[in-house]
Amino acid sequence: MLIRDNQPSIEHSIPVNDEPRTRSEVKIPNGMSVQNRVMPETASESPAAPIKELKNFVDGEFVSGVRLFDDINPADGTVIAQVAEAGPELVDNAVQAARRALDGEWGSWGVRQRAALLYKIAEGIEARFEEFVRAESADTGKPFALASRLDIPRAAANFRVFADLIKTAPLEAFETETADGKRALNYAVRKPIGVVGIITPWNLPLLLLTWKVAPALACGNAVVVKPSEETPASATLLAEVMRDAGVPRGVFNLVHGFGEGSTGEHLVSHGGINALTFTGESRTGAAIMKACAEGVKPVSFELGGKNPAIIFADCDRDETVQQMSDAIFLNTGQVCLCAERVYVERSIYSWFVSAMKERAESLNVGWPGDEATNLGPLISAAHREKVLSYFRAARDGGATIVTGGDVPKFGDARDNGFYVQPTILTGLAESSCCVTEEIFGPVCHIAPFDTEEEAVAMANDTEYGLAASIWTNDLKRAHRVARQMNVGITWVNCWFLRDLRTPFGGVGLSGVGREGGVHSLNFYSELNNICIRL
Ligand code: NAD
Ligand code: 6OD
Repeated sequence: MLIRDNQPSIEHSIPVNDEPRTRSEVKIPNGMSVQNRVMPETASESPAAPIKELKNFVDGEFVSGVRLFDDINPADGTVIAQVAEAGPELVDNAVQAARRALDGEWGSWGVRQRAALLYKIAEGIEARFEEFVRAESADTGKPFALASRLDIPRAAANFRVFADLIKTAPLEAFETETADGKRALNYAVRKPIGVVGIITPWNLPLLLLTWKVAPALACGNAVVVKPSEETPASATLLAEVMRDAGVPRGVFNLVHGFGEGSTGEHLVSHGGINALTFTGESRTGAAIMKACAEGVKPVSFELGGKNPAIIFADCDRDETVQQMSDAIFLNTGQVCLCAERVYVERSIYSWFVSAMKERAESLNVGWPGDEATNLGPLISAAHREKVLSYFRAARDGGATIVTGGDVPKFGDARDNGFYVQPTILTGLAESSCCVTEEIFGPVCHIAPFDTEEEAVAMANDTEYGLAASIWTNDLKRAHRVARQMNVGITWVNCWFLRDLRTPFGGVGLSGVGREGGVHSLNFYSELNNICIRL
């Protein structure tokens, strides 16, 4: 059943043609057509905005912090804003404001009223679409085209989907036969869990933040959100949208800052939060889990991945190469779902490696605002250093660098940015750090396999378990192999094709719990079972 409120909000498919939102279109390599209303005047113009202060948003007001830190544009290394770091006192104010909101007017709002507010927030994001695209691109360096077709539309869709879902969410009910021949009626009512702490990463900043804020508000909670220190801008714009949409004071609070020893740690260790939802690195998840153990707080974690793709000889070859290009390189490989381990049936291995090499070399690495750009920079100098360290480890380990493996030279301001070349490696042992550890860059290792069993064993030989993709035209094999993947999500002949009602999460180091659809509603609610003897 599709639940729709005349908005195409439930499914959000990345690798298909979207209806262009304006007449002007940009072609990007996988054939997707996207809107081009946010392009800068010149192709080489950096999307940097004038320096301004990005403030915290607490109890309905924008407020400064204990100090300022720089927000850097990864495309050219320039400082684009100063960010106000929230100290422990401000985090405490935010949690107290959230608590007051729950005890006040917001606590009495019904589902219809909350859903109406969520639709208004979605409209508010769309009304400022271009500003959001620019903010997201300036913070991350991602191409405007990508932010226009993925990040910002998905942020609006997140609010619509959870508004739709909360309006139609069923309650559980059981009629119980008692030992004395009588009956009882059990039914569960949904109540907000309380003040929810939300901590998010930098790779898909607004998409991932709203993926958690929307269901939390749909369920009637109040939130304190800490976006990544690398990407504070779109969250700050969202606070304006919240204010303008009429979100009551204290329901949405935003605190900026770093993780350990800073705002993130203050938030997770605050006794006033009732639940914590986090997206980021597995190591960080472990630290947050320890902090949350203290108050036995429920946690939901979406963590890292080292995702396999298995390509069988009977796949649709052109389609597979086209989609694998996204699966490896989208967002400069900085998507937790990206395929970093690619296993290819030996009979088509050489062909596939050459086809992917050609594909990688056809990608344009460049200014985010340039229509021709497919890949922007990595998020930061530190992250680039991490990715380059894996390129060095690959060389030291005897890998063949099929393409890439270096920093591109531009001869302009981009040389101050954090770019790397799209890179394909082959010839490494499965025990190599490049094959076992999450790199989070535009790079994959491709290895051959001879049998289905061998492919499944290699794919599952990891501590992670987020996503897998299988490429074959043999339906029985697709079902058989998909069931054997130790992951939260398996895609067959597609990648990152999302239906927001489905369970999303990972196993092992890739996460705890599931969000999406009713799974989100269950995490962000307390179910209170009422048993009435009849
Ligand atoms: P990160 O773990 O370094 O940071 C994520 C957030 O946690 C940031 O806001 C950061 O400030 C905060 N943080 C860091 N240490 C903290 C601490 N001790 N206490 C409280 N907060 C703390 O992750 P990142 O580098 O921003 O993002 C990249 C990682 O995120 C990759 O591993 C990627 O796979 C993962 N990721 C997973 C998913 C998913 O859905 N599974 C989605 C996106 C990204
Ligand atoms: O699509 C989503 O809902 C989601 N959480 C995607 C995560 C992508 C990781 O980078």
